[in-house]
Amino acid sequence: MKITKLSNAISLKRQLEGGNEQQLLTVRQVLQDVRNLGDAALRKYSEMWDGIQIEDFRVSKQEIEEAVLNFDPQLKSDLEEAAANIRYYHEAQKREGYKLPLENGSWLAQRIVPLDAVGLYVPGGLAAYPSSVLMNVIPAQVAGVERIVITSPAGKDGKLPEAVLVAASILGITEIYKVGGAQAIAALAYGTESIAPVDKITGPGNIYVALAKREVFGEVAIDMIAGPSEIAVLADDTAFADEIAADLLSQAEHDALACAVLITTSERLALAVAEEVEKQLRSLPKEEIARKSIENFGQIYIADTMEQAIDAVNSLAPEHLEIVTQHAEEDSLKIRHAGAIFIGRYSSEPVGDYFAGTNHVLPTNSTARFASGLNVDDFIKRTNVVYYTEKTWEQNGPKIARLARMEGLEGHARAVESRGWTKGD
Ligand code: HSO
Ligand code: ZN
Repeated sequence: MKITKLSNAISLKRQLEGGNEQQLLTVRQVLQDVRNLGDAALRKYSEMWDGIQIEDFRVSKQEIEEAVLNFDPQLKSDLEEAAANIRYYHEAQKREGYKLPLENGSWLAQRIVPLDAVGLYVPGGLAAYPSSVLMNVIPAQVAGVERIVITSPAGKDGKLPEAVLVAASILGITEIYKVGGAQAIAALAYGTESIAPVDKITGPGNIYVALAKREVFGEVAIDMIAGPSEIAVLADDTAFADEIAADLLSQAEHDALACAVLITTSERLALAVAEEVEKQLRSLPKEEIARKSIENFGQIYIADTMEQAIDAVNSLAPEHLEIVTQHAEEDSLKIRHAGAIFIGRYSSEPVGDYFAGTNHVLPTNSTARFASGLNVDDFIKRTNVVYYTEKTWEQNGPKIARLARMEGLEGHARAVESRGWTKGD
């Protein structure tokens, strides 16, 4: 891993693939076809791109039950415990709304209303993470979303991964469709004969899925467009090099474009981590991907002081930040920009990926400067409510009419005045 002395501001921003013109045209064609032809277009594209013929897109009850029966009971129980932890953490995010009494019996309120229907896209193949099913579905359930749908491309055997079906089943989700790619996003956005449309689409996907989500945005809501995983570790001389190296590799193994960075005040640790990363890479099953990631974006920075190191972390705004320092909790209070923070040596990042209960869908590519991880608020709307009594209207109507006329909007002024007093004046 490259070791650099920290001097200037540093950045995690990578030039990520935004899709080329050809890919965008393809996606637009797919969206239009699904909009016009419905299920027939879904069948056509499933055959064309996934090489599978699908009669019925809906996963049957029997398929879900079979997956659960075949599944390792220990793993199922681990998933269940993770789900309970995620629910516990997200329950605390629930909002009540509020009602503010005004004078004369009037009031203002904000009502919280869950979305009616959301769709979770689960990528196919190796990236079909059951843990991500839990992370997307549970906040929606806690928010009170009534209809939660999952779509995912079927494998060559015409089936969805067992683990995905089991995760869905643990959460009581039964509306699952075997559709992937841009066509799945189109189906969720516009609806087809067999898939009713949703109001919001969440979940990661390949470049076609990402482009399709961007295209349908406005018609439906979407979550963030998440990029490859990132980890930054802030450590001092109290940290153990083998542990830090393992944590850096945990995210590097996700993607050749993933990013792993260590910022430390200890030169000893910097050298030891570089050595450890190389050593551990050699025995990692995903060595090839992780090595590329480390070569592309891996960095170790040596800072003169903890303050300088913390400033650097804030300018990175990483998706995940581990703090392994003598005063880790205290140091964490100085962090303003990070998707999620992991404090102390026992809070290794995968603890959050799977189990602690915090969400693992987090802002990447420095967007933690302004964005938050997926949470219950992503699945609700806030509705403003006004109730004015005659008395309040009487006291304030003239002010409102004056403000309206100031903007040249006579119709607004008249609407307020039409209630009676000074009519025509
Ligand atoms: N670290 C990934 C999430 C994940 N890790 C899923 C394992 N499975 C994105 O932040
Ligand atoms: Zn991960």
